[in-house]
Amino acid sequence: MKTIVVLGGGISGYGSAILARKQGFDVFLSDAGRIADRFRARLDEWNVPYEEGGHTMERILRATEVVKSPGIPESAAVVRRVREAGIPVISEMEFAGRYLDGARTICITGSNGKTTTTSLIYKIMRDAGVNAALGGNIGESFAYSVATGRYDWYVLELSSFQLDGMFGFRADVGVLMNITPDHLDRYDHCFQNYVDSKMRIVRNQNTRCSFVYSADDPVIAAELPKYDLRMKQLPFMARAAVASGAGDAYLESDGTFTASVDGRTVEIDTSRMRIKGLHNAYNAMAAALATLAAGVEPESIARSIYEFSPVEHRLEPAGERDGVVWVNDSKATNVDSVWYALESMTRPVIWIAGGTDKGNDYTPLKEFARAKVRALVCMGVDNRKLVEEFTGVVGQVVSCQSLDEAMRTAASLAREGDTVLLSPACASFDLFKNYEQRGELFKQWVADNILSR
Ligand code: UMA
Ligand code: ADP
Repeated sequence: MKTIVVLGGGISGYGSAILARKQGFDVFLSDAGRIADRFRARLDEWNVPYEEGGHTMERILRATEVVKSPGIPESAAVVRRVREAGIPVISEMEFAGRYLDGARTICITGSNGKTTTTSLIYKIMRDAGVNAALGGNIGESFAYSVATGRYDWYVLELSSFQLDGMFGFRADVGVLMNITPDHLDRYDHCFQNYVDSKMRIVRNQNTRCSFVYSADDPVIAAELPKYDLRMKQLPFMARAAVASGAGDAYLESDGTFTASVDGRTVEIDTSRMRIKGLHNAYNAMAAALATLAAGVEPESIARSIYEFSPVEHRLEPAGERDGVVWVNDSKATNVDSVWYALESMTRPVIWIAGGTDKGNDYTPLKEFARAKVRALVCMGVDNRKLVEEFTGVVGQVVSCQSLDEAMRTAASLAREGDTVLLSPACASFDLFKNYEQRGELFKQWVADNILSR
C-alpha cells in the first residue's frame, strides 16, 4: 500500500493527512513543533497517526510520497534527507488536485493582489449561485474541502511555495497578476528562480484552459515566449494594448474597462468600485476575465464587482475624524504593494512605514513620496535605512520605535484633508506577531484615540 507522509501539521498538513486517510492510504503526519489543538482534534477524529516536537526520520523515510507544507523550506534538514532518499515531494495542491472528481479550478498567483483577486472571484462565483469553495494560500485547506465537501469549482490562491510542489496539477483557469521581487530568501536570492516558480501556473494547461495575465508586466512579457502556450490567452492591461482573439480587458483613460471573452462582455466604471487605485482596476479586470472564462453571466459579474469591499488590511478604511482619513494597508509588506498604495492616494499623506526590511530597494517609491507624502513616520526597531532613504525626499521624517509612538506622531502631524496611511513595505516581525496583528492594533488605536474622542 502507498504510504503518504505529511510534513507539517498546520492548515496545509492536517487537510492533506485527512484526505490521504479518506483515500485509504497508509498515512503519517510529522511536525517539528506543536500541532494546534483544533488540528489535533481533527486528526484524532480521522484516526491519523502523527508526531509532534520532532521528525522521526526512520518513519518518514518509509514514505512512497511526501506532502510538504509550504512553510517548510527546501533547506530544512528533513526535506534534504527525504530528497537524498529519492522520495518524491509534492504540495497539498498537487495531492488534492488528484481527487477533484470533475470539479474545476480557478488558480490565482502573483506577487501582489492574490488575496484581493481570489476573494473577488470567489464572491462573483458564489453570488452567481455557483457551488464553489475557497482554498490555498488564503487560510483555508483545499485538501480538507476536497476530503469533506463536494464542489463544482475551487477558487485557489497559490503562493510560489505551493506552485513549487505542483507537477501534474492543471489550472482550468490560471490567473497571473504580476511578478515583482519577494520571498527571495527562499529562492537562493535569485529572482529568476522565483519567476520560474510563478510561471508554473501555466504548467499542463491545454486548449480547454484559460490563462489570464497582466500584459503590462515586463517580467511576464519576457517569460511568455519561453513557453508553449496552447490555452486561451486572456491578457489585461492599462498601458499596452495586446490584441487577443479570445478576449482581453483594457482600462481606458476615463477609468472604465471592458473585459471580453468569446464575445461576452463586462463593462465597469472603476470610479464606482469600492476598491480604489490602479492595482484594484487590474484585480477587477483579472477577476472579470477569469469568471467570464468560467461561464458566469456578465451582469452578475458587474454587480458583484461593484459590491466588493476591500479585504481586511488591504487599503482598508479605518475611520475619518476632523477631515483626516486613516487607512490600514498593513498587508503591504513589499515595495511594489506600497507603490500602488501611494499611486491610489488623492490627498496629502502622512505615511507610516517600516519594520523588518527584506533587502528593499526604495527607489521606485521616491517619485510618489516626493509628490504626495508630507511626512514619513518610521515604525520599527531599526529605522536607519528608511530615514536615510527618505530624508530630503519628503518634508519630514520621524523615527518611532513603537506603534503607540508612531500613531501619536502621525496624529499630531495630520491636518484636515490628509490621509494617514499605514503601508509598511516591510515585514512586521520586529514589533508584531504578523501583519494581521499590526493592522488590528492600528485600527484599535484609531478607534480608541481618534474616533471615540
Ligand atoms: N514545520 C515542521 N518542520 C519544519 C518547519 C515547520 O514540521 O522544518 C511545521 C511547523 O511546526 C508548523 C507547520 O509546519 O506546525 C506549519 O506549516 P506552514 O508554515 O506551511 O503553515 P500552514 O499553517 O500549513 O499554512 C500554509 C501556508 N503558510 C505558508 O506558506 C507560510 C498558508 O499561507 C496557507 O494558507 C496554508 O498552508 C494552506 O494552504 C499563509 C502564508 O503566510 C497565508 N503564506 C505566505 C504569504 O502569503 O506570504 C506564502
Ligand atoms: P497578496 O495576497 O498577493 O499578498 P493582497 O491582495 O493581499 O495580495 O494585497 C497585498 C498588498 O498589495 C496590499 O497592500 C494591497 O493593497 C496591494 N495590492 C493589491 N493588489 C495589487 C496589485 N494588483 N498590484 C500591486 N499591489 C497590489
